[in-house]
Amino acid sequence: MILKQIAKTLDEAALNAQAVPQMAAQNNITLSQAYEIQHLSISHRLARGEEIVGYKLGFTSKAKMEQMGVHDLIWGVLTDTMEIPANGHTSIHPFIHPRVEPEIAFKVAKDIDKVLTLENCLEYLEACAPAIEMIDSRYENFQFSLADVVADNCSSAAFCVGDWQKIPEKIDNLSMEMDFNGVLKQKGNSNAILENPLQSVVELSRLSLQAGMEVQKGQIILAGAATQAEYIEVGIEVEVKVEGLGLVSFRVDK
Ligand code: OOG
Ligand code: MG
Repeated sequence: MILKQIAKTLDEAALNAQAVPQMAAQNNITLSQAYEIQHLSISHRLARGEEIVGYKLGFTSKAKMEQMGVHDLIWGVLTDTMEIPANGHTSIHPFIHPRVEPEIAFKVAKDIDKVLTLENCLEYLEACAPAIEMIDSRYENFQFSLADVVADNCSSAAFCVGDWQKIPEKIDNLSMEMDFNGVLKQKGNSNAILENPLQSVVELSRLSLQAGMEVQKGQIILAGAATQAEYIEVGIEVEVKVEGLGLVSFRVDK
């Protein structure tokens, strides 16, 4: 019952762009219950007609773990309404205190029906792209425990993916940059993402199968941020460049 209530509170917080207090500690929510809450809150989105288009990994880099004070890999769900078209724009209004971070996206080539390894995961992927993830914690002051952030679908809010590219032979040492209106805000390297962004795909295969879900052909995987996240405001054009993969951008409107 309490799990359902928390899921509803978090879903409404996202719908109304209104922050809520953390709830996990007070209700002794375990990590597996937090994933149940996440699942329940996604079912509200599905009931409104949204569709699952992929998954995101979080806290796959030290920079992010340190910024947020959380030290465990997490995963969340991406739906179709979260997508911002490449080189498009989004209003800031649906969000509470949005932040952006530079990422790499993968496109799944066939259903992931087993736990993958770094060696065989390429068979399951058809392309990669530079990506921007927008995170927007539904908790006050963007602060949370591990269970709270998992329950809140890992702060997932929006994402923007550039042109799909052939996966380069080496994807584990590409420089990554995020600019705001042409000014460098964050610089990192794809090796910050679990030493190899493909490792995020391996981890997702394990976590999703454990949870009894199958990542499907055509879905998107966001491997996790390479750097800390930055707050955005109206008027900012966010651009992420990944060495060899090109760039992707969007503008933040009123
Ligand atoms: C949680 C989401 C973390 C990443 O790429 O590490 C994440 C948060 O920082 O609010 O998306
Ligand atoms: Mg992220």
